[in-house]
Amino acid sequence: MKIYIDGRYYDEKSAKISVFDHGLLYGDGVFEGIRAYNGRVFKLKEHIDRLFCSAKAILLEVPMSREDLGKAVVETCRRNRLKDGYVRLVLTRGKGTLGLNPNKCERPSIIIIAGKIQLYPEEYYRKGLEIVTVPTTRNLHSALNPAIKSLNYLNNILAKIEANQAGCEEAIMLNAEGYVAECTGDNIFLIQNRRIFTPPLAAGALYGITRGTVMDLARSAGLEVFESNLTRYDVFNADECFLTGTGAEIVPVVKVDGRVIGNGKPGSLTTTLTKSYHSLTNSTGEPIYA
Ligand code: PXG
Repeated sequence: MKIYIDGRYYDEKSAKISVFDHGLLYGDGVFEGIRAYNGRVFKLKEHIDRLFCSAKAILLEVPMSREDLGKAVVETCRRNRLKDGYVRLVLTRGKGTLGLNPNKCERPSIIIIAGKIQLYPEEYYRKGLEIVTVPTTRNLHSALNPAIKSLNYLNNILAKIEANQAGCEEAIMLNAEGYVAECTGDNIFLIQNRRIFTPPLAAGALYGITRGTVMDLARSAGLEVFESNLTRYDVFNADECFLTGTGAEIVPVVKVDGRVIGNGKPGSLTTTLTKSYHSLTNSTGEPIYA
């Protein structure tokens, strides 16, 4: 594997960053998880834009133009002969001192890893997922805004641990007000009477790129999409529920906190949206091999 660090490519063994990097010491940095399908990088522009937005929010200057960063992502895929896979793009504050002052960091570092994706078992898509609501609430947007895709994922990791302890793969995280925010690494959608609902960003959701894509697909299919505050009651009484994320794509949810959702099987609109999503991932994106 060839890993990109600050303009150079390294073998996996020699791809190293400093133990003084504030990405490690303080989680001071931002990242993106991107997928490649069929020799193309899916939604590359959207991921680069979101990285720049995350960086801006933490006053971290990206040491490259959007265009050059996009090219570096594609080039890293090419050097790894990637056709289908997963790209992790990381921007850290860089090497600093043992104090948290970011101004003491020399320069930001960019890391690009293009590798294999760890997929959910096929069974989850066929039968649907059972999830639970966990006690850890989503970070307050007045403290650490969940819209920032930062290297500080402890909030999500704690929720993931709680889900795993309850025997589940994913967790619904509520915000401090008790509204549904999102899952640990996925956005959440409900369908009620053919109308589609997803929490607004202000409820503590990441501006998910899959979320946006699914909203577009649903609207093009003539379905109404609403971004509204949702409670667990709304989830329990939905006709269909599914999660979206770059890794998971669209996963049906069939049980939440012991309540069966709909008829307990992946819903028909969920299945329709999944098909449109797959045809989009397989036919669009930034070509890796010109
Ligand atoms: N919410 C959170 C908190 C996320 O981290 C999503 C929603 C979905 O966003 P996209 O843009 O992917 O549709 C994410 C992204 C992992 C992993 O290893 C998960 C994500 C990103 C990177 C790695 O589980 N989810």
